[in-house]
Order: sequence, then structure tokens, then C-alpha cells
Amino acid sequence: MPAPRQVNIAVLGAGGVGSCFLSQLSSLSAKLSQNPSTPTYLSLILLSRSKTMVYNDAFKPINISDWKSIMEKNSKPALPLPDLADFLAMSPEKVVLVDNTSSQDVADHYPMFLRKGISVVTANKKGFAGSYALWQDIFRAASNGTGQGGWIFHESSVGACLPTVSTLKDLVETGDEVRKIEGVFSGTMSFLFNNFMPAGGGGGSFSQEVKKAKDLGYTEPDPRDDLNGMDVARKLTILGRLVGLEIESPTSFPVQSLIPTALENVKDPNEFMAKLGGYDGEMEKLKKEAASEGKVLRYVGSVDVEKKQCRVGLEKFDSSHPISALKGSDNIFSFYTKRYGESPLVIQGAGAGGDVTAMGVTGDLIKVLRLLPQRQ
Ligand SMILES: NC(=O)c1ccc[n+]([C@@H]2O[C@H](COP(=O)([O-])OP(=O)(O)OC[C@H]3O[C@@H](n4cnc5c(N)ncnc54)[C@H](OP(=O)(O)O)[C@@H]3O)[C@@H](O)[C@H]2O)c1
Ligand SMILES: *C1O[C@H](CO)[C@@H](O)[C@H](O)[C@H]1NC(C)=O
Ligand SMILES: *[C@@H]1O[C@H](CO)[C@@H](O)[C@H](O)[C@H]1NC(C)=O
Ligand SMILES: *[C@@H]1O[C@H](CO)[C@@H](O)[C@H](O)[C@H]1NC(C)=O
Repeated sequence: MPAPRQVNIAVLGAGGVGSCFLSQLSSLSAKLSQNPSTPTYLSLILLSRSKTMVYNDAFKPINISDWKSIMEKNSKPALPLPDLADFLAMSPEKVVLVDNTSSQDVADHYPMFLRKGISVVTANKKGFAGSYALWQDIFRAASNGTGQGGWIFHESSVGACLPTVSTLKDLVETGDEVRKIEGVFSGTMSFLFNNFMPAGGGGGSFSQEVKKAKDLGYTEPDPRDDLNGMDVARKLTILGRLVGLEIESPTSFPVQSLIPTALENVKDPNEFMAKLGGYDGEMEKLKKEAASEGKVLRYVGSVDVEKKQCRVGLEKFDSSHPISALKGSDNIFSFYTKRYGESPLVIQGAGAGGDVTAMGVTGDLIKVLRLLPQRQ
């Protein structure tokens, strides 16, 4: 009977995704410890928020079911990231770092963690959608079978748990030729346009629909952080890079902002919301135009791989197109490839939410566990 394995888990971030992850980690850990062929013991040995951390020098496990009160009672000031990397590297067992933050700073340090043999699983887009230099550094630092660096997985960085990253990687690695990627990559934009211009007709004014989305909690606290299109641009950057395009940054291709120019610099989000109605005319005109052609407006991202062109913005679609028929805040990703021909490989479903995003992270954690060497 093989010796049981022990793997130490360090979790950064305890927000919406982080809390769901911790509850999934708790049940995963119980299940793996019962595995009859190779029991694996997962220990949560560090938990961090932006200013505070829980850990101990002996790498003793933290009770996962009790993390909230432990975090309140026993936390110390957060270690600076280079010190955190040194600390984790001293662990007697392999360490997997779960990044549940949206921090650029944490993402900038992935290469450092990986080079110290620490694996990383993450829903944070910042490491993969920032500069191309960081992208290259991360994948150079990651183990590629040589057994030196840690492993890195980031399924949830695009479309939460929808299998977008892994599917694209499989297409590329098995030799298919990806020609075009197109879709609705933002739950917020999906909800907004499915309501502003439903395929069956109707829908309120643009500002009314933005207000509705905000009131339901579908937007960022300042809806301009959605309307500027940068969230979509970041996801498109990741998808484009996965098919081999050297995209310099999410600002190196055209991104259509839906924020009226006059309201870009308004300080207060409430003032922005109050004034948005004054600019409904432009969107109303586009809506009428699309309707007169029997089409609907949608906010999409697309990569034309052959022409090496990326674009984010409004497009018109026939009402029979799968993109027009999207419901609620669902995402859709269409991969047009040589093997799939005229009929693209389509992935569709919920692209946000703590639980489904955490599931993507937990799935990545399971992949890393399979790759880590068995105990001697
Ligand atoms: N929620 C979704 O539907 C979804 C979908 C796909 C991807 N994602 C991605 O998942 C990540 C987490 O999302 P979320 O909704 O859970 O965010 P969130 O609720 O804002 O939580 C972020 C957490 O990270 C912590 N944090 C920030 N900077 C840190 C640092 N330098 N070191 C340690 N901890 C730090 C915060 O600490 P404090 O508690 O101290 O503030 C907070 O606990 C984001 O990258 C997001 O883009 C989310
Ligand atoms: C945070 O943890 C949750 C659950 O543990 C996981 O689903 C989520 O993907 C993680 N987020 C990141 C950014 O790693
Ligand atoms: C962990 O915390 C839970 C909830 O407070 C408690 O019931 C359980 O006994 C604790 N486990 C250990 C090993 O201390
Ligand atoms: C793996 O690492 C070696 C040595 O650094 C490098 O030459 C090779 O290109 C890498 N392979 C991949 C697939 O990254």
C-alpha cells in the first residue's frame, strides 16, 4: 500500500470566490483522505486577506471549517509577497498556492512562487491579461515536465468554471487550427444587452437597463468598470495568447467603450448614473438600425487568428444566431477551427458567481494534485 501523501495549501483572498473555495476545499480534503489507493491529506496552512494572514511557523493545519473566527482572532499582519514565497518554500511538503484575489501585485509574483517549486491555481486574470512579458515569464517559470518549477492552472480566469482555457489548450496541442474565437465573455454585458434588446423585441432604454443591472448586483460598484469593455478585453487577451498570438496588452487592440465621453471623468458613480439617461439617444439609434435589418445588438469580443486581429465592441447578429439567443447573464464562447469547420465548438453557461468560479479553482487544484510526485 503506497504511503499517504500530504500537500499543503495556502489560500490568498477570502472574498466571494475565496469563501466558496474554502467550503469546497473542506469537502475535497475529507474525500481525498478516504481514497483507498493513495490517501492524500490536504492541509490549509496559510490564509490571507489583503492586510492580515493566518499561519504558523510549524506549518500546522488551520481548521478549515472554522476559518472565519480564526481569521478574526489569530491573524498577523500579512507578509510581503517575497517573504511569503520564502516562507512557503520552507514547507516540508509540496505547496499549492490558491490565488483568490484580483491583485496585480500577487500575479506579478507568480514567477517567483513557481521558481521556488510552489504550484499556483487561480481565478485572477491579472497574471495572464497584463503585459506579454509577465505571461512569458510565468510560463517559463512553470514546470513543463522537468520537475523543477511548480505547476500553474488558471481555468477560472476566463468564463469562471466553463472549460474555455483547457478546451482551447487541447485544440491547440492536438494540432487543430483555431481560426476565429467569438463570444459574449461578460455576464454583465450579457445581462445588459439581453434585456436592452431581447431577440423577441422590446426592452427598456439603455440607462434604465444599466440601472436594473446595477440594482440586481450584476455590475461592479461603478458600472463604468463594466461599460469600458476592459473586462472583456482582458479575457480576449488570454484567449488570443492561448492560440499563440503575441498580444502586447488588453489595450493594444480596439475596445469600444459604452461610456459617453462627457461622462468619463465624472467622479461620483451616482452622478454618472443620474446623467446617463441624457445620452440614451445614441444607443436607441443603434437599436433601431439593427431592428430594421432584423438583427439584435450584442457586446462581443472576437479574435481573427489568421489576420491577428482582436476587437471588442458592439456587433449586430441575426436573431437566429446563438449569440442572440443567450439568456440571463450567460456567457458564450464559439471556437471556429479547421476540424470543426462551419459549425463551431460552442461553450455556453454561467460565467460568473462565487460557487462556479470556485469549482474551476478546485478542479485546477485536483489537476495539480495528480501531477505532484508521489511520496517516496
Ligand atoms: N466572482 C466571480 O464570479 C468571478 C468569476 C471569475 C473570476 N473571478 C475572479 O476571482 C477572483 C476573486 O473574486 P472575488 O469575487 O472573490 O473577489 P473579492 O470578493 O473582492 O475578494 C478578494 C479577496 O482578495 C483579498 N486580497 C486582495 N488583495 C490581496 C493580497 N495582496 N493578498 C491577499 N489577499 C488579498 C481581499 O482581502 P480583504 O478581504 O482584506 O479585502 C478579499 O478577501 C478575482 O480575480 C475575480 O476576477 C471571479
Ligand atoms: C478562490 O477559491 C475558490 C474556492 O476555493 C476558488 O473557486 C476560486 O477559483 C479561487 N479564486 C482564485 C482567484 O483562485
Ligand atoms: C474545527 O472547527 C469545527 C467548527 O468550529 C469544530 O466542530 C471541529 O471540532 C474543529 N476541528 C478540530 C480538529 O479542531
Ligand atoms: C521546457 O523547458 C525547457 C528548459 O527550460 C525548454 O527548453 C523547453 O522549451 C520547455 N518546453 C516547454 C513546452 O515550455
